[in-house]
Amino acid sequence: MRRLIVILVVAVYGTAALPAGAGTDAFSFVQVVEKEWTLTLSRPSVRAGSVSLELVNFGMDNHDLVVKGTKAGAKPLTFKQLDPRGRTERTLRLTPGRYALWCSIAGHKAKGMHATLIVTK
Ligand SMILES: [Cu+2]
Repeated sequence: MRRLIVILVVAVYGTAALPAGAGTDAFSFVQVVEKEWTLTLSRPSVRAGSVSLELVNFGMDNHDLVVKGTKAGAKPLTFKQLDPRGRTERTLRLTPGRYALWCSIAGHKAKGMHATLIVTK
């Protein structure tokens, strides 16, 4: 009986310890680092809703970024080209699904500048 009470207490505190605002509209952040020839995400997935995306160019060439859902008919979001050491940040409203990210400057995607971001419910 004592063991059961301990388990119950842990279960209750475990639930209470969930962060506030853990709903579907919670704010999320992802940093995208670009350089020759990689595109690295600070986390592989974010929650749906308002997603703050910071793009940083740690390379020696200019780079841009396209974000596009993999569902049919998804519209691409394009970040303008950044100079070396440039950075920009935008808040996107993302629905659940898979998103392809890549640099659209000729040849850069083929050299490895692409990644996938998962947006969860
Ligand atoms: Cu590029």
